[in-house]
Amino acid sequence: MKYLLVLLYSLQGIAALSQVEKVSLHQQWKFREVGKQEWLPASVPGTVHTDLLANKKIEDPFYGTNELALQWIDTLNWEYQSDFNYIPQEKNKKVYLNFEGLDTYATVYLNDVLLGKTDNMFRAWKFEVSRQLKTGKNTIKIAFESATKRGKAAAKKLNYILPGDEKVFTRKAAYHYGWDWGARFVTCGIWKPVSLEIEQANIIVDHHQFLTHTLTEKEAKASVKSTLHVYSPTTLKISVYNKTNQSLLGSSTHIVQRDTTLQTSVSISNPQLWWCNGYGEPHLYTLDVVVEELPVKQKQQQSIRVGLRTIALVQEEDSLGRSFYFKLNGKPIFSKGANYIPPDNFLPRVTKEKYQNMVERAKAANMNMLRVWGGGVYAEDAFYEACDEAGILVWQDFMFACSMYPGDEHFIRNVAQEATEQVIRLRNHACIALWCGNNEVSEAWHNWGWQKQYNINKTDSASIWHDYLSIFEKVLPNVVKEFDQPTAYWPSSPQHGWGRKQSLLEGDVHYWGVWWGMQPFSVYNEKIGRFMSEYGFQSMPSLQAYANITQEQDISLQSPIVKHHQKHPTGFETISTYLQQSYKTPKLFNDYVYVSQLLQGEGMKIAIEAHRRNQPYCMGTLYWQLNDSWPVASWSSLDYLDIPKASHYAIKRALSSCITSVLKKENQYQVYLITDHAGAFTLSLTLQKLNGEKIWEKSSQHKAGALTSLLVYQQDADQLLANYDPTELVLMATLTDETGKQADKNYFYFVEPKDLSLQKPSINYTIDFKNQSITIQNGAQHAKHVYLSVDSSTEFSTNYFDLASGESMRINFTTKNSFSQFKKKLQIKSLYETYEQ
Ligand code: BMA
Repeated sequence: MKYLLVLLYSLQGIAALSQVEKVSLHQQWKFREVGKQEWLPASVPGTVHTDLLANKKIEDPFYGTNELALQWIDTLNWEYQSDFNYIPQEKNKKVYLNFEGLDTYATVYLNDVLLGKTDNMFRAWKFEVSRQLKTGKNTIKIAFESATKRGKAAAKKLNYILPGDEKVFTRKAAYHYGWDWGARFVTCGIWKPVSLEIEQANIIVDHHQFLTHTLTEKEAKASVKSTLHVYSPTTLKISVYNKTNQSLLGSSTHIVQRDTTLQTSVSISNPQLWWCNGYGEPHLYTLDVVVEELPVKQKQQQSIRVGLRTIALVQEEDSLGRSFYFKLNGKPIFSKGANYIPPDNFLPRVTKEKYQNMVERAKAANMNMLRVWGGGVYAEDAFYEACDEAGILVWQDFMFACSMYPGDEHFIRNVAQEATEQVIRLRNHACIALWCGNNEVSEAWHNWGWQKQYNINKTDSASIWHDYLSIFEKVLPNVVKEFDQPTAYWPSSPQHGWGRKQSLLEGDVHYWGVWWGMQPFSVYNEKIGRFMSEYGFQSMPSLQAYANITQEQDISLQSPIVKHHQKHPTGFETISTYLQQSYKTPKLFNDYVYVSQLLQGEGMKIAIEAHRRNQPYCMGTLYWQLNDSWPVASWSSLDYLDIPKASHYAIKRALSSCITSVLKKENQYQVYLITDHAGAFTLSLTLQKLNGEKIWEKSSQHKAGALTSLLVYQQDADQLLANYDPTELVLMATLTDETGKQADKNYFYFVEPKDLSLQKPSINYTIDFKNQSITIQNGAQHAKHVYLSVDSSTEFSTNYFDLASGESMRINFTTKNSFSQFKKKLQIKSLYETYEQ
């Protein structure tokens, strides 16, 4: 631990700027099963599963069907231990052992003295250890109790069953217990950083809150609220500087007696606002907040990164129900995006780069909002930082999903503390748009038949609902009100179940008539609510994802491993049923993966276009789900390896700023122009045969206001199709903006893909490796869903695209291959080739 001592001393050298010395305690950890002799090296932050894996005690939990064989891990208790050195300094006031996260039931000892017991993965645990610390060597020991056992024991104490099983008693990520896209690994461990925090000043800053009050072009009025621990009465000055140019933005002086919260007004002239993606730049300011005791004894500085913006959830009664949309800096926003789940079962191994990459991908796919879903975890700082930078608004659920929860005093206090800590941690992020109580708890209670299924009588039902109300209508909104006053709170997503009429008239809706209800994709055109916060359709992950979990020769739809990596009870059957309605069922597994992804893309295209076509009635579309937590067939558009599925490209197109949408309504074909921003557009429509024979072409000019959907063309089906064979036709709608740039190209077919009279396309290409681009040239026959693949290191700027007869397209790519490798590995196929097999 020499390293640690050096760190301790060197940190003390800069005490003038910091009131707390933080010494990471991530070295020299070991772990073992409680009761066993042998210690093994451990990683902190980490989990017991990844530690067992690193020590070769278990196989890769994601490989094959290993998940099944690893369920013993959570039935046992585990302990972790580490030694560190400590040399007391005279100026040290209080010393804390700070765990940013312990998963979950931990008993913590320092030098064999019990410091405390923890029971919430979502809280930080800080133990004062000033008296327990010894000079020289100290030993931390943490015993983790089986969360499943604890949960089951708690369940037994109730005289009714709470839907959601043992997990509802434990404040731990619900998806650890398995989900309809997730493996079950009820892991444990020191999952977040741990450090020694040494307070050396009279004033300790607990946190700063940044608040934007008013915004004009000339000035932003804001304030910084500083919550301080005060050891002894003093006078202090708080100054707020713009870090970039060191200009003073505001200051305040106070006489303080005890712990307090102080407000400093801040004024920023000619402010640059924070905008979400597509609406402007997400400008961020770094503010230096300096707290000094007067006359200057100690000076401490902390930086906070903030955006100047106001955000409001607007719900106004109208003739049809009640609106539901966000206003950013006073401007209405159409929310476009996805639901986000934890990107791994074992979160400590997720890198900062991975969070950034995922958020950048969301931005590149024209999204402006992600919903952090309530069955996972409150995400890492890196995720929110990336959202701040990318202009991605965050709909933040509290971590409750699809279950009912206990309402005893201890549980409620635990939840209140968790919520307080998380709201304080996240509220300064410009991206935070909404706090939402839970995912589908209210919907489930009212619509999923739990009372009957679990045989819950009237009295118990009343008591369960009473507990629901205390958490989601009292505790959580009160925390948001107290600690993040301007941000809206929404008790449950969705407000009403999708089977209810009201769900389309007010609030947000999870529309699962497609997939769960087995309705056809065309129903997306009818079932449109005010804000579509969930809807989705599954597909298979990339072939690379499969290659990582099984031997190549074993990959097939019948493979027990492929089946194991599908968690929805009827997932493959549902995909297959929909697939047969639209596509010819391919024989080869590779083709099946490809077509399943096309199918998902088609569904998302129909849904997103329908939601945007119906603005401003509908003002949000967040599909289920952006990403995966392991290699699995699921609703995601990015698989576990972050490889975009076909749907990801379809979604990117459908979410772009201005698009066209073609709809068959009764006996008419209609073309809509949909735009986020006001502008003048040229629409070109071409009806032609798949062999390139043009039937007609027309173009028209249109002006559209912001957030509009305009009907720009309609024609009777009989007239449009005349005597042509619809299986041979494609209608192409091209939108050009004022600058002459092509804003969108949409291909509409009059029959399902399986019924199209596709002929073998002849596709040529030229590679410009130096400029990392490839130009695809199509021959006479229409090519549907042209798919380029090389390997997992190669990504194309667009993929799975249609090319009309004679059409060409230039596509950029990134790759780790040399030119010759790239050329050798490049494969191009289209839907037609899957017909032949
Ligand atoms: C939703 C989500 C998840 C689930 C998904 C797919 O409603 O909230 O609970 O994984 O449906 O079934």
